[in-house]
Amino acid sequence: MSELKIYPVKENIAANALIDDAGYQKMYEQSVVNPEGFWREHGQILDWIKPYTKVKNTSYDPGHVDIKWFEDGTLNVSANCIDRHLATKGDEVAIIWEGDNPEEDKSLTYNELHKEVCQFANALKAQGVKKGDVVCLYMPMVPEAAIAMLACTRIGAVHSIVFGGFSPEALAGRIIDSNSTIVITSDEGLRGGRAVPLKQNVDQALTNPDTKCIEKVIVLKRTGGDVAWTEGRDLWWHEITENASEQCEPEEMNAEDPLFILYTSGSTGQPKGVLHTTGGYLVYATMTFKYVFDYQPGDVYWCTADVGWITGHSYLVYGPLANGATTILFEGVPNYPSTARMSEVVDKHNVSILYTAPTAIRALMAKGDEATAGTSRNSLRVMGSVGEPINPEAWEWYYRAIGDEKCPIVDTWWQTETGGILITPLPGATALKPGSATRPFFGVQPALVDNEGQIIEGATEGNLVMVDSWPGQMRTVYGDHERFEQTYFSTFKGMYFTGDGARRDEDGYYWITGRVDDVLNVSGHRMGTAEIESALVAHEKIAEAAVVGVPHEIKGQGIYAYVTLNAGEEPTPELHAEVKQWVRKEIGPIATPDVLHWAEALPKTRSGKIMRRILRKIATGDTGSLGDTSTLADPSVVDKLIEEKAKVV
Ligand code: 6R9
Repeated sequence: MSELKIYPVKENIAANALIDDAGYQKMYEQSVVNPEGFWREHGQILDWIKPYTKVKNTSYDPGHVDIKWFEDGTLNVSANCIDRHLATKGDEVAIIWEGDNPEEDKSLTYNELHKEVCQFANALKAQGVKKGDVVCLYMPMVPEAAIAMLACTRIGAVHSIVFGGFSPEALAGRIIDSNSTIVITSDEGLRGGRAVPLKQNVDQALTNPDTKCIEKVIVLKRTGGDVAWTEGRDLWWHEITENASEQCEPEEMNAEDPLFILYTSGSTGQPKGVLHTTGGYLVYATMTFKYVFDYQPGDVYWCTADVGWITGHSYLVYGPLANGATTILFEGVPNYPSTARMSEVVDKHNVSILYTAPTAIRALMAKGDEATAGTSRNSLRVMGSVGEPINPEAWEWYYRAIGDEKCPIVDTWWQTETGGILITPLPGATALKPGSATRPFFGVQPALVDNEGQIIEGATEGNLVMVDSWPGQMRTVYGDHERFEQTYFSTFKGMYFTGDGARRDEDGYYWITGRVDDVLNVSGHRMGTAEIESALVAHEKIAEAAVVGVPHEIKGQGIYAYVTLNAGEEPTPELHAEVKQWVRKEIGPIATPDVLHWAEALPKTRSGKIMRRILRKIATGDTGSLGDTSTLADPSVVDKLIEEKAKVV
């Protein structure tokens, strides 16, 4: 293991930051001693139409999990992200769009954003979209993605964004589960020089007879590529907005009205619709954005996440815009057309805050100096990381090569479910240890518990839970509150279970060790092993499948799939390619197995449970310590698997 380094807060940074260590200690203390008073005060970070009188009303009690914040207040999200800035910052840039092609970019001021959002909101209304309706977005990374999100919030519609890399089948599943009435998409997307057939995927998704809930498909012209057209259903974005009014009164929403649904993977079953509501979510996204990135007027902020993930919701759109910041929306990928693209974009737009993911950092690190060639990155002040544990080597490289040892790195731990960042350094307050997400944000009360659910104190390792609620917490699984309770509150009664394991050191710093459940994290994308397994067994030649994660140098984790074929089927190279293609089609390219292991049989207990512990060890070649295999129905399966492993390509 590399020597443990500590990077104290630099004096010049602490002096100019919003908050220093003493400030953090004081505010944190207040936030946990008196959460009610703390959030009563800090809820004021937003403009409320009707001020709240109630602040916190939350229960983690088994059978009665109920989470409400600011429940009698009313507000509108788009008014907080746009209208309230117009008087002072109308002509300042809200969104800088950087195209996939480095020659394409544009910016939108807050005034322009206001106009576009109002027009599109009116267009949605004209199509019959009402408060509470669910609108599905399947969009590329263009300003219209943010415009569509904000337009939904303006009229009280609930958006459900599906990442543009998901397959038609995955899209259909999410449309059906959320009962969406409209899909907003574009002719094609553009990433890394390649067109993505978004409209064609929507057409295919809508051939599923259960998607009848969809009444209209709104299509943005992005590339001008050919698309099929269904008269009466399909509408061009530019046609329905061209004569729409530039004024649209924001709908008065209750703090607990639904804001959006976002699907995420868990350890069992199909992805869950995580539901976030209006007031608490926005208070939390706004406040965390401000303090975690030490946002100050004049900053140019760039988050490289796609709007299809929670990071794209909270820290590309809502958090930055609610703070009146300038946020960059990037259509492309960090290494196209040149390896130094990310650094070039930083220089081009004078980015002062950069928020990206370990998988991107590792991919660039592998290219060494090429990743920064010809750039200065002098404008950078704060850098962030999110999505998976960042290994100390990647942290050090990010710090040195990208940040020139000048910028604190905020390693932010959080989840789709948490709405915003829960464990993180603050740039002016926290001494950094590479690989540690460090300390809880205000109002966040993490704890470690053993497998029996007993809280364990001091420097130790265990399951990471939260003992009390924070405003950005998800409220329910859309349409299935029982699943919400079951998934997050039943493992350790009376606590929110994150699904992650963590270590806490003698300074009280948290080190996230990764998922302790059957959830994989591949390039920062969450996937349930169960999801990939069910896609595999849906193939006509496959009898059984088991998926485990294996360490992967760039992606963090790779997907290792054990596949048992039906009797009479032969494992050929053609079938190998076909099965990989099949998973891409069923879920999307991000779920493609890295390794297929043709297994004659899987190791099972006498009650028929697959022993994943053994499969994980065989996949990583750690066969010296397989542990007790005597409970297996047929222990000889193990030797067979080890033998087969030698033939795996
Ligand atoms: C925001 C986001 C959540 C899971 C989470 C954990 C992992 C995220 C991390 C991290 C270590 C960090 N994770 N950030 N692990 N250090 N800084 O990524 O949400 O897609 O729901 O994933 O990602 O395992 O439980 P989501």
